[in-house]
Amino acid sequence: MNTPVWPPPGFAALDRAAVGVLLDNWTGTYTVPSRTLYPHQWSWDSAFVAIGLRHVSARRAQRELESLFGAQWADGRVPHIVFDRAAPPEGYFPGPDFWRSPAHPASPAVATSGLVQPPVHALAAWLTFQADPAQARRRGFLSRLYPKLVAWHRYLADRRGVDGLVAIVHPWESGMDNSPSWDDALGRVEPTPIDAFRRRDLHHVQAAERPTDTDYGRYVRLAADYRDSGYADRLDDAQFVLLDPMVNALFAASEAALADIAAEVGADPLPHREAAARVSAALVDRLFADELCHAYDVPARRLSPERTIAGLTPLVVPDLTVAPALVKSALGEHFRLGQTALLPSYDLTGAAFDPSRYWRGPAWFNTSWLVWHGLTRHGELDHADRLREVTLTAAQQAGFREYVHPFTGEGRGATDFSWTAALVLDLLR
Ligand code: 2M8
Repeated sequence: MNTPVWPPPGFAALDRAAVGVLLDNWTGTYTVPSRTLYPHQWSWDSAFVAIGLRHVSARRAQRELESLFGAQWADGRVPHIVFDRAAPPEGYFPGPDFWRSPAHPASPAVATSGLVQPPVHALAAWLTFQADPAQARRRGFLSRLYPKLVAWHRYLADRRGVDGLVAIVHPWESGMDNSPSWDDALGRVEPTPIDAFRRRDLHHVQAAERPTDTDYGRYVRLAADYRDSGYADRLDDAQFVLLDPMVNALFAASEAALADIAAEVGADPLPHREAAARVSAALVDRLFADELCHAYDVPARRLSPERTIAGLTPLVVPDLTVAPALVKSALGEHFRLGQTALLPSYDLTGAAFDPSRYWRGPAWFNTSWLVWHGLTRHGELDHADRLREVTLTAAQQAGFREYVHPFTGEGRGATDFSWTAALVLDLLR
C-alpha cells in the first residue's frame, strides 16, 4: 500500500507563493492584510498571519503578535486597527482622525481604533510558541505576552460581559462586517448620510462585492456614537449589542490556550480552564438552536434565525458538547462541506444569500481554517482532510484572494491577502 504524501507534489508552487505574499506584506514589525485595501495592522488578521508565519520564521510570528499588543490600551482592549501614520491618509476610511484615540486617557502612544475584533490571539500565541519552543523561551515570548493576554480577556469579560458571554458593540467587531445576522439590529440604527464621509474601499474593490452605502452609513453612526461616549461600554444604553457565536467560540478556545500558556510560564492554569468551560457551557445554553449556534440580539432579546459560518466555528472549543450536531450542519444543505469550492460564509439556502457580497455568501479562508481546526480537534479527520483539500484547491485556482465565490471558486475582494496566504501555508506544512 502506498503511504499518502502530504503535501501532494502539485502544491509546492503554492507553498512558495504563500511565503512570497507574507514576505511582501511584512512591514518590519507586522503584516498588512493587503497593501491596497487595508494598509494598517488589523487585530485578528495579525493572529491568523502569525499562525502561518510561524512556519517561515518563528521570531517574525512572535513579533507580529508583540507589535499588536504593543498597541494595547491601558484598559486591556486590543484595538481592531493599529494605524501606520506613514501610510497615506486617503488609503483607508475611517482613519486615525475619525477614531481620535490619542484623546482617550487609556490609549497607547500609537493611533488606533477603539473597537475590538474576535479574540483568537491566545490560540495564535500558543500555536506560535509551539513552532519553536526553545527559541520562544529564549526570547521570553510567552512570559511577556501572558499578562497582556490576561488583561485582554479581562477587558472582554468585565466590560463586555453579558450572561457569561462576550458582547460586540459594532459589526466590525465580529470580523464578519455585513453578515445577515446583523441586519435586524442594524435596522434600528439611523445611517450617517453618505455625503458626510468618503468611503475609500470602493477605490480598490467593486461596489457589488462590498457593503452597501446604507450599511456603511450605519457602521459610521455606531462607531461615532461609541467614540463620542468615550469608548465607555455602556451596554445598557447601546443600540447594537450582540452575542456572536464566533467571538465567544474564540474566547473559549483562547481561554483553553491561556491555560496551556499559564502552565508553560509557571502561572496557574486552573482559572483559565474553568473560564473556558464556563464560556463553552454558556455558548451552548444561550446560542445553540436547530443544530447550529446563532447570534443573540441583547436589546431585542432574540436569537437570530440566520445561519452563518460563525455558528459552526464553536467546533474550535475543546470538549464542546454539541460538536456532532455542528458537524452534521456543516455537511447539510446550508453549508455543504466538501461539495462547494470552500465553506460559504452564509447559508446557501438563506434569503439574503449573495455569492459575491462581503460576508453574505462568499467563502473566506480564515473561517474555513477555523472549521478545519475544529474538525481536527474533534477527531473528524476525514471531513477535516476534505476541507483542507478544497481550501488548497481554491487557493491554487484563485490565488490568495480575500474571499472566493462559494460555487465557482472565482476570486473576489483584495488580491495577495495575508491571512489567506498564512492559513494556506499552515494547511500545507
Ligand atoms: C474587513 O473589515 C474591515 C473593517 O475592520 C473593512 O471592511 O474595512 C473584515 O473582513 C475583517 O474581518 C478584517 O479583519 C478586515 C481586514 O482584513 O477587513
